[in-house]
Parts: sequence; C-alpha cells; structure tokens
Amino acid sequence: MGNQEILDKLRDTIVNQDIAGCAVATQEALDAGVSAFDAINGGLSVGMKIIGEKFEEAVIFLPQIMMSAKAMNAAMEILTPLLAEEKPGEGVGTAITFVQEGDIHDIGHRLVSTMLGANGFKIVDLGVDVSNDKILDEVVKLKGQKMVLVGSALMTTSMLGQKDTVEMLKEEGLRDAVKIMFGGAPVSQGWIDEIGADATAENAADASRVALELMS
Ligand code: HCB
Repeated sequence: MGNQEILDKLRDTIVNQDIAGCAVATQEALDAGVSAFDAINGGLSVGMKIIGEKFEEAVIFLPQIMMSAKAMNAAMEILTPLLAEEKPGEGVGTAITFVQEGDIHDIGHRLVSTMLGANGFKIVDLGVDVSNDKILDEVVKLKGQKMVLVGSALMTTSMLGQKDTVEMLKEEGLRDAVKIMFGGAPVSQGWIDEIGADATAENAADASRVALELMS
C-alpha cells in the first residue's frame, strides 16, 4: 500500500466511525513508516473535516459524531507519545490551552495541545468549559515567564467569550504579560483583530508554527 492509500484508510476509519479499525490502521500506518504528524494531518484530521461537513448537511447526527470522536481518540492514544519523539522539546515557553466557557468540543483543542507539546512548549491544559477566572489564575501564576494563551471555541456563542478573556486581561493589567491566540471553526482573522488578540491558526500544525513565532 502506498502512503496516500494508508492515509486514505485512516481517513475512512474516522468517516465510518470504526473505532477498533482506526487503532489498527494507525498502528499499520506507523509500521509502514508514516510519521505520527502525517497520520494526523493527512489522514485523521481529513476524516474529522468530512464528518463535520456531513453533520452540517444533516447526513449524519450526534451519535455518529461521537463515534468518530472516539475513533480519533483511539488513534491519538497511540500517536501522542510518538509526537514528542519526532520533535523533541526545546523549552520555548508555556502554552496555556483551553476550550472557552460553555463549550465542550475538545478534539481540535487536544490536537493543538499535543502539537504544541511536540514543538517544545510546556503545556498547561485547562480542559473544556473554562471560565475566565481559571484562565486569570494561571496567567497570574506564570507572570514574568514566556507564555501564550491558546483558546479554542467551536460555537459562535462560546467564541464571544474570547472577547471577554482579552478584556479581563486588560482590566487586570496583564494583557502585555501574555500572547493570545484563539482558534476553532468560527474564528477568523477579522475577529482576532476586532477583539485585540494576537493571532489565529487554521489547524494544529499551523497553530504550532504561529505560537513559536509569537514566542520569538
Ligand atoms: Co458540535 N457543533 N455540538 N459536537 N460539532 C459543531 C461545532 C457545529 C458547528 C455543528 C453545526 O451545527 N453546524 C455546531 C455549532 C454551531 C454554532 O455555534 N455556529 C455544534 C453544536 C450546535 C453542538 C451542540 C450544541 C449540539 C447539541 O447538543 N444540540 C453540542 C454542544 C455542547 C457544548 O459544547 N456545550 C455539540 C456536541 C458535539 C459532540 C459532543 C457530539 C461532538 C464533540 C466531541 C468532542 O469534541 N469531544 C461535536 C462535534 C464533533 C462537532 C463537529 C461536527 C466537529 C468539530 C470537530 O471536532 N472538528 C462540529 C462541526 C464543525 O466544526 N464543522 C459541530 C474537528 C477538529 C479537528 O477541528 O475546528 O475543532 P477543530 O480544530 C482545528 C482548528 O480549528 C484549529 O486546529 C484544530 C486541529 O486542526 N484550532 C485552533 C482549534 N483550536 C485552536 C486554537 C488556536 O489557538 C488555533 C487553532
């Protein structure tokens, strides 16, 4: 099997909600010499994108999405330890990663956190449905160190909370203590400019590149 076929097989296990098959195909891809990075970006994430589109077209519904998410998790359990080996850490700074309050979509958040960790960031993962108070606590704890806030929001409602996060940091006199990047499907560069954050990124690989740039 060629590399593209291997990646297509990974994609299809996500699209077909094949949890066991996804773990098997992931191991097969690694055995065939595909990197963990390529397996995620060229196979698994492509599958999740298709699933998102099918959901929007009402071709599939929430239970199927949850199964695809489980398949993705099964693959990430195998791939996460390998990402750190592929790109050893260089201590570039701390990334405080989180999903905005009211939002539990964590697939992209976890991908981004994993990629940042693989690119040398120390990760403080606050998880999902994170309040501004919790974010503030972490920024205060790390004040004076190189750090970047990496927030995700998948819903237009939770995305509005990103503006509150920036405002809160300004009010607390901490805006200059931290770089801020936000992402997730509804987030655009226009929104980032409007709320006074520093950057956004299309995907997890791009997020790592942008975060490294913000730290330099
Ligand atoms: Co969910 N859901 N969902 N959902 N869901 C969305 C997000 C909708 C857009 C679907 C739709 O209606 N078209 C929609 C939001 C509509 C809106 O606000 N405009 C929606 C809704 C409405 C809901 C519920 C309210 C449904 C309900 O209960 N009636 C509910 C919300 C509960 C809540 O959060 N309070 C809900 C629940 C679910 C699950 C549980 C079934 C499941 C989540 C499972 C999980 O995450 N553990 C789910 C899913 C999977 C989706 C879709 C189909 C896919 C999201 C996803 O995982 N994408 C999504 C449709 C869509 O997005 N097109 C749908 C794949 C990942 C890899 O992409 O964009 O998250 P990503 O991340 C990328 C990228 O954005 C970037 O890198 C990542 C990796 O490449 N990135 C960053 C992410 N964060 C970044 C941060 C940075 O700084 C930089 C880059």
